[in-house]
Amino acid sequence: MQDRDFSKTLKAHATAVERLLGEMLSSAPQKGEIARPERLLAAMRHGVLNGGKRMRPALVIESARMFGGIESTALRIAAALECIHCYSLVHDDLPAMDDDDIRRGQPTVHKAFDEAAAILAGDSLLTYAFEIVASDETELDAARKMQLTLALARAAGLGGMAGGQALDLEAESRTLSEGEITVMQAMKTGALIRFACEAGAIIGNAEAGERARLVRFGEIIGLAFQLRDDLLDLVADSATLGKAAGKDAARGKGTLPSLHGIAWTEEKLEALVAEAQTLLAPYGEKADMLVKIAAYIAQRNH
Ligand code: GRG
Repeated sequence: MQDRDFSKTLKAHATAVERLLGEMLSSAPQKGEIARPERLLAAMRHGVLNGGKRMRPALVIESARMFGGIESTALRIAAALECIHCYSLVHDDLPAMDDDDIRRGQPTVHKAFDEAAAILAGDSLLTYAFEIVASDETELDAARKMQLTLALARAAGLGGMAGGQALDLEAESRTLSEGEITVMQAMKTGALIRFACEAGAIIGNAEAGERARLVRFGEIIGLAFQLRDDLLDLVADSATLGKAAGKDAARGKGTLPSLHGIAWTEEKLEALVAEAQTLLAPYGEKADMLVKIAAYIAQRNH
């Protein structure tokens, strides 16, 4: 597959998921809803339809495609996952958490609206994700909808992303060990990425062994995603040495790249991509896009 085809395919997935999210978050109340408060809806749209790489949706769509899952269903689950990802960013930006004014090059939701609107927009996006999974419009049998619901709840909650965020906040008052950093990151960043890959296997009705393989693939690229993120921060911080350092560095938070250095991280990233590739080798050409996404995640510059 040519790089141009890869970029075109990623772009097509991003466009498709954005179009669907735009429709879902339109002003007309949907089945079972009493009304859609205009300002809250605008805050939700601001948090979701404001750019973003849409990596998680691409992983859902491509992993479902590999198992022959229904494309429109994969797209809806991709949209649900993106709602949860965006909710986490909206809440992460709040003054009580990371206190950021800019996200994806635009004012954060609490800056463009207010804190209450940002909290409610996050709450509504999280809830809406589960509504999408359960909806009649999502073409999937009840047993698999239940499996998706369970896996998504676990990925987003106490033992997943929200729990990882809590551990990360703890790191402001004490230094985490390397093991604790690894666990925190597997939860905070890794859990949703792992779900993205597992979701495709569920949608495509893959057998247990194949589903476990996709879970492992998701874990590997989740770790790669975080390592790359921390490496980009580390390099940016070194470039601004003597000026304002990055937020994490300022708070004294450890990351694996800051503990082990740039060369170690680059080697680790290469090893993770190779492992991801080996895992999906049995699927041959059908896994091309997923393997390319793994490499892209490990090499991205933003
Ligand atoms: C508030 C429950 C709760 C959780 C917040 C995801 C998160 C947990 C915090 C975001 C902080 C952060 C920068 C984490 C590092 C990795 C990460 C999730 C980056 C953002 O994801 P991208 O790069 O973002 O996919 P885009 O904008 O492309 O969607």
